[in-house]
Amino acid sequence: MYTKRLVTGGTGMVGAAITADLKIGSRDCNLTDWNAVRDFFEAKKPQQVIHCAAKVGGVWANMNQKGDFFRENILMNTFVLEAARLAKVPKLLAFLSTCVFPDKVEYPLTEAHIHNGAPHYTNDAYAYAKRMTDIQIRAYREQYGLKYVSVIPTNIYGKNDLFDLENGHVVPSLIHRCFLAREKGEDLEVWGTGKPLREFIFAEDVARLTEWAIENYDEAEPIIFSTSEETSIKELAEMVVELLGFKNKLIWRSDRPDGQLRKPSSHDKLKKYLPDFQFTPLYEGLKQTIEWFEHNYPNVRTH
Ligand code: GFB
Repeated sequence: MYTKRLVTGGTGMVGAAITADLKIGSRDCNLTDWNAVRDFFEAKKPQQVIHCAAKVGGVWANMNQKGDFFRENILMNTFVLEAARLAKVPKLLAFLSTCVFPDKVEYPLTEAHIHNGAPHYTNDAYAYAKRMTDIQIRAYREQYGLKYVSVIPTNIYGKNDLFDLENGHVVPSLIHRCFLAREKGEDLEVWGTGKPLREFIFAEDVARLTEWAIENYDEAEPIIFSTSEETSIKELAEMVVELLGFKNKLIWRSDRPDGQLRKPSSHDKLKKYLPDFQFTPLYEGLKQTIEWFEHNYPNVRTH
């Protein structure tokens, strides 16, 4: 059966890796403008919507632009889901984020934990906006019987990422900064203590899992996309340094935040559905990302 699949955030890292009939970026439709979103959905009438569009950034951007993160995300998510409902879109998948989980909670994090306490203060505005997407999906499922679902990926990295030195996530920022330090023969600045742990997942793995989920997943509760393997920021920095052939020193900047110490998540639910799914190992995914970055530089997104 032919399915008309629309991806919002189609020029972003995950959106670019998903197969679709129609991909839109911020230039095609301003998702914070209700009339534009409603008219766009009315005109295109997609059969499936994968909603990746979001205002995203790393720990520094999340701390310093809380108003923008809250407003833009809550508007986009509310409008996209409502426009999809009015346009009678039968299936929609929305992205939550690993930051939706409470700060003080039992580990590992599971899908049942989301609302059991306040998120970490560094990204609470973004986290609450994303949590409301979970509420909206549950409400629309209950009242309108819609097959709308959400997924929670852990820290995504890969090709087509935002390589912003200040506001990006740790992987793209570090790759870009290490590349520049190597070119200039300088030392490499890395933020925080290096002790925090993160679960990194390759964007192309997230894309494959998303393509599976839009066809097959239909629970009110979200599903976590996670390797369930923790890596410290120090280990990550060492891999980036090795892959870029960087020879100088690492300088740890204590004036920059560590963020949450760790957020280990369970992929038990995912493994029940897809027991044989093979995740790309971090070193391999970083290698591909760095090759892509060096090949495309300076034509990469940096802000
Ligand atoms: O990617 P990141 O900002 O995501 O990683 P979070 C932050 C960790 O990497 C902190 C260290 O421990 C930082 O101290 N780090 C080291 C750096 N060097 C750098 C650098 O150059 N840039 C950055 N950004 N970090 C975000 C949330 O948190 O993760 C969002 O704020 C979202 O809401 C996203 O959920 C997935 O995991 O800390």
